[in-house]
Amino acid sequence: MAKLVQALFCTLVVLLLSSFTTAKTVTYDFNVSWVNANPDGLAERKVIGINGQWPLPVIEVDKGDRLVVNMFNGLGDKNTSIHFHGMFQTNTSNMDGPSMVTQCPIPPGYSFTYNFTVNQNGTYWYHCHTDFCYPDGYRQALIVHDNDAYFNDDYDEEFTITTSDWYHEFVEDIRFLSLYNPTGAEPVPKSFLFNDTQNSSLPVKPDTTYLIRLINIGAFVSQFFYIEDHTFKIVEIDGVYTEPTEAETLYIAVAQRYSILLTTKNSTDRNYPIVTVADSDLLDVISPDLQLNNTNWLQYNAEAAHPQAVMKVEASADLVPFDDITLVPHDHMELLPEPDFEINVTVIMDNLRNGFGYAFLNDITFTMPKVPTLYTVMSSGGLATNEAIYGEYTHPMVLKHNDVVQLVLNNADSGSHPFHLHGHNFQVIDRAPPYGEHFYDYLAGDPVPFDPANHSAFPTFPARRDTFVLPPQGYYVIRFVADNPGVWMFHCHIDWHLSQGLAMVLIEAPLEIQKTHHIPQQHYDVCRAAGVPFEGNAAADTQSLFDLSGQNTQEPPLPGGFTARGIVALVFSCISAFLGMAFITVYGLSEPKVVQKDIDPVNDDGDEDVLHENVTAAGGGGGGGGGAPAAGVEPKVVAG
Ligand SMILES: *[C@@H]1O[C@H](CO)[C@@H](O)[C@H](O)[C@H]1NC(C)=O
Ligand SMILES: *[C@@H]1O[C@H](CO)[C@@H](O)[C@H](O)[C@H]1NC(C)=O
Ligand SMILES: *[C@@H]1O[C@H](CO)[C@@H](O)[C@H](O)[C@H]1NC(C)=O
Ligand SMILES: *[C@@H]1O[C@H](CO)[C@@H](O)[C@H](O)[C@H]1NC(C)=O
Ligand SMILES: *[C@@H]1O[C@H](CO)[C@@H](O)[C@H](O)[C@H]1NC(C)=O
Ligand SMILES: *[C@@H]1O[C@H](CO)[C@@H](O)[C@H](O)[C@H]1NC(C)=O
Ligand SMILES: *[C@@H]1O[C@H](CO)[C@@H](O)[C@H](O)[C@H]1NC(C)=O
Ligand SMILES: *[C@@H]1O[C@H](CO)[C@@H](O)[C@H](O)[C@H]1NC(C)=O
Ligand SMILES: *[C@@H]1O[C@H](CO)[C@@H](O)[C@H](O)[C@H]1NC(C)=O
Ligand SMILES: *[C@@H]1O[C@H](CO)[C@@H](O)[C@H](O)[C@H]1NC(C)=O
Ligand SMILES: *[C@@H]1O[C@H](CO)[C@@H](O)[C@H](O)[C@H]1NC(C)=O
Ligand SMILES: [Cu+2]
Repeated sequence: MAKLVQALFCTLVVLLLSSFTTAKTVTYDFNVSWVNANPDGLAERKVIGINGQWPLPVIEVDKGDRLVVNMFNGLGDKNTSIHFHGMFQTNTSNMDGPSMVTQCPIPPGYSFTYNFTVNQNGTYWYHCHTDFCYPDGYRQALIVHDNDAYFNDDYDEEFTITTSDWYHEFVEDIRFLSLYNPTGAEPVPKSFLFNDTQNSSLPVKPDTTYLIRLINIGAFVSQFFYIEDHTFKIVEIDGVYTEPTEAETLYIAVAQRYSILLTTKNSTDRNYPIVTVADSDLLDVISPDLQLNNTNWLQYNAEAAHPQAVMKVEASADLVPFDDITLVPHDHMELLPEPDFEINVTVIMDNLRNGFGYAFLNDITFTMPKVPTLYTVMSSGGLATNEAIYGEYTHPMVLKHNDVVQLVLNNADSGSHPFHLHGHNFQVIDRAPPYGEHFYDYLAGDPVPFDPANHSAFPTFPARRDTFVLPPQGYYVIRFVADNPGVWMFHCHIDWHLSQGLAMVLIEAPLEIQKTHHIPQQHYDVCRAAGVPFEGNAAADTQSLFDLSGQNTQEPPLPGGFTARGIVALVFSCISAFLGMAFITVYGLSEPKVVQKDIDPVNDDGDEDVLHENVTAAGGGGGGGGGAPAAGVEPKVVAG
């Protein structure tokens, strides 16, 4: 009898223990629909909400959990999808989210279940990855808690804070890819948000250490970040724990994350500005009422003053941020060996025959295939290892399982580009120019490509992350192991540049993908609903996979001798030749303005875009004012 009691007791203890240690399933039901919000206090607009709320719910899981997101597209007028940024999606690249790469766009009225395990830790985010829709508000933090993080005993409380650029127009009302913007000048945001609001206070206790997770969920603009009279320690970048490293000022490009440990002061007599400064170097035209630097507060004392930041520099270009390439991963993963496979690509901005400004990696501007690339893998048998079937304009690269891959990214453009690799983080082994005062010198001369015969010594323990900034006219070199079979995009995370085609697709170990991936029937049903074929090559040919006739192609090149300036002239002459004065009167102030460097595509003169139909919101409804945390979206948690 005693034995039995003992056995029962032991079973109970084991059950109890396992309920603390085994992974659970965390389920979110997301009904995506339009809601109204006014996060900068300047303009109420329709934004993409979830379950009637905006800001969107933060997804939180523990390391090892299964995450299930049942997404219903209640937008009425827009296709959509979700990308879980930074998630490795091992054996589940079909849950990665980019439309026409790993899934079909989800049409209004349809559901899609994302279902994958999270075997990683740290700070991530989720965002729409269909038709460039995340600037309309469809983006939020995704936090993976880790009981084993090496810094767990070093802090008392944690916060998550997002920063973001903010537009008042719908994405499709911003005429970006158009004849009216031949130089590809990016739309200038109307404001910048701090955790989807502004002028906010973070109440803190004295002599307390906080883990602060910072995420730039913006679509375009990098942000400098510092807290007046405080330093902090960086402990994580993009889900990779780093050796604790002291820093004062961060440069957070869109899609990048930092976790920092901040110890508060002992005295509570004043409050300190938390300063975010938008990198104005990225902006072509800065209207005088655009607030580039925002003050929020580390609030020690609600009664004390909340002073505006005293800017320590004249211009954002004078801020020298912490250089992330110097961070050492806490796991001390060594420099990967010489590569088995090399990819060399160069970023180029140029115009094609329709006059639009496109972005290229070498000579290819990413153009959607007719069949999502993953589904081509799944339906092509042994031919899946042949690059040709994926089409010319998706810029496909087939990687062999477990190869060490080196990717050299040169920049022939004068803009900086935060490039993101899906499905991996990567070692950053070289980058030029260095941060600091010489950063912008490179703009004065010609672009400097990576020279394998003359480079700085590679670090012993290179920094790893999933999004890294390619500096103007410089380069970076990364390495990773192709140990995660799947179809992964490599692209600039400035959403405007992605829409210009600044992307390529890596098809990693295609025969392994066929063995490890199971595509749920629902995913194919979504294709049927969207009218998108899900078998065959990039041209949807299921019979002869090497026959690409009918594939989507990029525009043909401009006739020789044309330049962006030429296009501006052409636009003017076309307007006057074919359309006459009446047309110009209708377009009024929205006709192209020739400025020294570029063209202002979204001038502030308030006129409407007459060219496009005003594809604004249907349905939706109220709720979700700026800053109000989303309620009613508690996840369901099931053990097992
Ligand atoms: C989603 O929300 C919309 C608008 O709020 C509502 O009409 C619809 O019934 C909801 N659908 C589901 C599946 O919850
Ligand atoms: C924050 O304050 C600035 C003025 O300092 C104001 O322009 C802006 O609208 C405020 N933002 C919000 C969300 O209230
Ligand atoms: C959704 O995607 C399909 C396939 O690309 C397209 O035909 C359809 O027009 C899109 N729907 C909307 C509302 O954009
Ligand atoms: C992925 O699939 C392979 C092969 O079936 C298996 O060995 C591996 O454990 C799987 N990995 C994960 C994280 O599910
Ligand atoms: C999620 O995937 C797991 C493993 O394939 C499966 O057992 C489970 O039923 C799925 N859950 C949902 C909600 O689809
Ligand atoms: C997750 O955390 C554990 C313990 O802190 C660490 O050993 C592991 O490398 C981390 N995993 C990843 C993918 O970073
Ligand atoms: C705050 O006070 C504690 C104990 O009095 C001391 O150990 C600590 O160093 C002080 N911190 C600062 C930042 O002065
Ligand atoms: C922003 O910076 C400018 C100059 O750099 C300064 O004049 C202005 O007061 C600052 N505004 C805030 C809110 O910090
Ligand atoms: C990449 O460029 C280097 C020189 O910069 C060259 O040695 C190498 O062969 C190139 N690799 C490929 C695949 O083009
Ligand atoms: C090697 O690179 C350095 C720094 O980028 C440059 O100054 C030098 O001229 C290069 N040397 C050769 C031989 O190309
Ligand atoms: C930031 O916003 C999210 C979502 O509304 C919220 O959960 C979080 O607590 C906010 N962070 C702070 C520091 O208030
Ligand atoms: Cu991404």
